Amino acid sequence: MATFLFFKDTYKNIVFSLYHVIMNLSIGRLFLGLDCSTQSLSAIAIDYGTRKIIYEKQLIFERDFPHYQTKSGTLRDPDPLVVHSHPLMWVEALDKLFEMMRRDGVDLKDIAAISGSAQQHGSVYLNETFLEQPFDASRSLKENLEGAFSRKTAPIWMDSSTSKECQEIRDALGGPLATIEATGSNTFERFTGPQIRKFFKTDPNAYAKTATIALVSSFLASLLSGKIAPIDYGDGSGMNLMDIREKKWHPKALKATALNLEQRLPPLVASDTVIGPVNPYLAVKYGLNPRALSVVWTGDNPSSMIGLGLIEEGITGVSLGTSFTHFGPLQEPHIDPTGEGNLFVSPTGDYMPLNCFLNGALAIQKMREQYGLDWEAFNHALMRTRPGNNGAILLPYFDPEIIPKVLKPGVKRFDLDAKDAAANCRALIEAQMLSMRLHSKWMKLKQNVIYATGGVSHNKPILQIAADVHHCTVERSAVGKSTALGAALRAAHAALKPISWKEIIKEFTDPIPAFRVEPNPENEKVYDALLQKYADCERQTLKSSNH
Ligand code: XUL
Repeated sequence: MATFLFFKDTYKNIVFSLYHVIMNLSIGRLFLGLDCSTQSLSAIAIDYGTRKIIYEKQLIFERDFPHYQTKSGTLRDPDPLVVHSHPLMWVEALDKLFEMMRRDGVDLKDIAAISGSAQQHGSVYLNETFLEQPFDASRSLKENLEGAFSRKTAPIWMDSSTSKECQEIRDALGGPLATIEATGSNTFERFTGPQIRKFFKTDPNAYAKTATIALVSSFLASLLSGKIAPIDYGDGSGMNLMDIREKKWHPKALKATALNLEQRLPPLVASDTVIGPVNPYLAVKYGLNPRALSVVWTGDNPSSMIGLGLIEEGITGVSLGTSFTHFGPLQEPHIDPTGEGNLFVSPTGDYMPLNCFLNGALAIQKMREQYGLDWEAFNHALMRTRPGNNGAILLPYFDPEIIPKVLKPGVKRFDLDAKDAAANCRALIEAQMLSMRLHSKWMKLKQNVIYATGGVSHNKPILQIAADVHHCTVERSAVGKSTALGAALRAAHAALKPISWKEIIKEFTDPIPAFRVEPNPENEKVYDALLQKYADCERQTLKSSNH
C-alpha cells in the first residue's frame, strides 16, 4: 500500500512539474499582482520559477495625481460621514503603472497571468457605453472611458452616511440576526448594498442610467480583461447582497436594496476564476503577451490572506494600513451575533472572520501632525514611555469609527494630558491594539502567531505593543504589501490549477526573522489590567454620546 501511495505521489508530482514546464514555456514565467488601496496603486511581479519577487512599485494618489485633489486618496465632503474617491484617478494610475513597468524594463511579454485586489466595498457606477467598444490603444485608458460613468465619484469604505439605508435593508431582511445569518454581516454603512440603496433613492435618474455596478476590484479587473468582470466571493461578501453560505446573490437582499438590481450586477465566481486573455489594449500598448490570462480580482483583506500565507488555521493576520484589520482562516462559517464583525469568504474557499477599524494609519498621521512629529520622533515617543502609560486611556475616534460604531467623531482622553505628546502617542497605539483584542472574542480564531502587514507594520515599537497586548508572537514578512503579493500568487494559482495553496505560497510568504517580536510577560499583565479600564471607558463613552 505504502509503495502504491509513493508511486501515486511521485506520479502526481511529475504530472504537476510537466504541467508547470508547459505553462511556463507557453505563456511566460512571471505573475503580476496589483493592489488599488485607499491611498495608492501598487504592483508586485513574481518569478514563479525562481520564487523571487522581481519587481515592486507604488504610485501614491495624493502625491502622483494631485489634479484629482484628494486627501490621502479620498474626496472629503463638508459632511464628515461622506467619503468618496475618483474612479478616473484609479484608471489613470493603472495606465501610468504599466508605463512605468515598461520603462523600468519589466519583461511584460513574460507575464503569464495578472490579478489584483482593491479596497473593499467601494462601488463604481457605469452606463451602457462601458466596454461597448474595444479600447483604442492610441488613446489613454482614461480617454477610452470618458463618458462611461453614470456617477462621477465612487463611495468608498470610509463612507458612513448610509445609516438610514442600513436600517431599511435590515428591516426588510427580518432584523439584525437574520441579516447576519443571510449575508455574513449586519448591514454596515460602508457596505455596497446600503451605498447602492442611497444612490438609488437620492439620484433615481442616474441609477436608471446605470447598466453595471462594479466593485473597485471588479471595475479594474474589467479594464484588464476588456469585458465586464465578475465579482469574487471574497469581495462579494462585503456587500450585504450575497448569501454567505450559498455564495449566490441573495434575492431578498437585492429586492430590499434597489429596483432591478440583479441585472446591474455581474456574476459571482470563485476567486481562482480566469476571466480570459488580457485586454488587447495591454498587448498593443505595453507589449503583453495577448495570451496572458486576466484573473478575477478580490478585496484587499481576502488577498492579504494569501499574501500572508494564511491558508490554515493557527496564524492570524493584522493589517496595519489605512484601516486596521484583524482576520484569519476558519473552515466553517461562523458569524458574529453582536453584529460588530464581518464574515467573508477567503480565496482558498474557506471563511475569514474580520474586524475592521477605521481609525488606523490616518489616525496616527493626524496625531503626528498635531504634535509635529515625524515617524522617528513618534517611535522615539513610544520607546521612552512605559507600557500601560500609567493608566492613561485615549479613544481614537479622529474619524467616525466602525468598531465600535461611532458616527460622531471626537478623540476622548481619560487620565491623559493632551499636552503630553509622548503619552498621547503611546495611548493611541495602545488604544488601537486594546480595541482589536477587546472586540476579537467572537472570531474564535486560533492565534498561535500574528502576521502583521501594511505600512505601519514596519515599526517595531508598534509590533511590540501588539505582541504584548495580544499575548502573542508577532512576525512580519519581507513584503509590506501582502495585498499585491496575494494577487500575484492568486494569479499563479488560477493559471497553474490544479495546484495546492501550500505549493503556491512556498518561500514567498515566509516572515523575516529580524522582525519577529515576542511578548514580554510583565507587559502582558499590565495590558490585561488596562484592557478592563479601556472597556469601561469605551462603554461609558458610547453610552453618553448620542450617535
Ligand atoms: C474591510 C474594510 C477595509 C477596506 C480598506 O471591511 O472596509 O479594510 O478594505 O481597504
